[in-house]
Amino acid sequence: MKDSILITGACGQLGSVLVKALIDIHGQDAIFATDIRLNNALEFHVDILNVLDLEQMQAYIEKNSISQIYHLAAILSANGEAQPLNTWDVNMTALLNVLELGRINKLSKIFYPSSIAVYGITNGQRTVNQSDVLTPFTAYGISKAAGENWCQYYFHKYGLDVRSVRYPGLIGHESLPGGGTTDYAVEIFHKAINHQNFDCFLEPNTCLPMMYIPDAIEATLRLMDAPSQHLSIRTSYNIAGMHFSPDEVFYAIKKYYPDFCIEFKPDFRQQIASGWPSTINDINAQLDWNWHPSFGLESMVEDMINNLKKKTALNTI
Ligand code: AKB
Repeated sequence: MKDSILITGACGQLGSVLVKALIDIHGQDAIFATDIRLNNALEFHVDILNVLDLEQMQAYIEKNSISQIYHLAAILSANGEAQPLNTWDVNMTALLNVLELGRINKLSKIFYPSSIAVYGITNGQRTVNQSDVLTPFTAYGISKAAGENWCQYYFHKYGLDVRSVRYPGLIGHESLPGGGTTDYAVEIFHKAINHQNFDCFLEPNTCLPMMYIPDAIEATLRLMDAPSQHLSIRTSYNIAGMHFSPDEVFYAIKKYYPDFCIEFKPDFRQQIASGWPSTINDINAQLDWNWHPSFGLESMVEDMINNLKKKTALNTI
């Protein structure tokens, strides 16, 4: 039977690109993009759906014969610190709703994005391995670490095929991030393209794991396509793309914009970033589903600038 795929958080940074990739693969009719609010700039149809409302979700799943869910809706690390208990509440209620609906409706697959934010403080600014101890220290990271374990619980207890990756900071030209600690790495490009100076909220040498969105989409689709018996990790897979500091991405961009200037004005997000790893060991993803990224810093910067320039010329950003 043909899959019908529900995406929550479809208007977000990743969702708005992933929906298009899923439409390309499965066709428009198979994709049900949903979010809590609409974004009129998107090229696809979005239904309003509140992931915190179990009954509304159940009705939507029944009406559209949903067979898979990509559950992207969440409050991210920086925004999450303004109201930590609300962040826990929203992120956990939404995930547990999705898992319960997956169990009750016998959905065939669920995708859950986790994050490098599950690591923390003791892992700060070094390479982390898949099975390192998780000591998250943001409300977002705590919710993601707990969420990963719930995914594994539903897999072992109910046989629900939940799959997950720990995304690094995501960078893309098609969408803007919202409320993350790694958001600077997208904003810096928009400033350079518009010939404006950039105020960076992290210190120059804070190195973080990052990934270009085409790689993030490829990783997501590859994991979701892998035979279930190949998957040895049912919490969440580490996946690596590239890693860089604000200084490094600044100098990479400056090659294209020699007049580009940066000023460092670290704020509360510095503390979050300092407790996160600088690089990721993703050997399990490589072995289990043949993961390898295509983009490094130089190729990502070139592609970002070319695409943003095209959009500026068309006046679409
Ligand atoms: C954030 O900065 O909160 C996210 C993430 C790394 O999960 N981009």
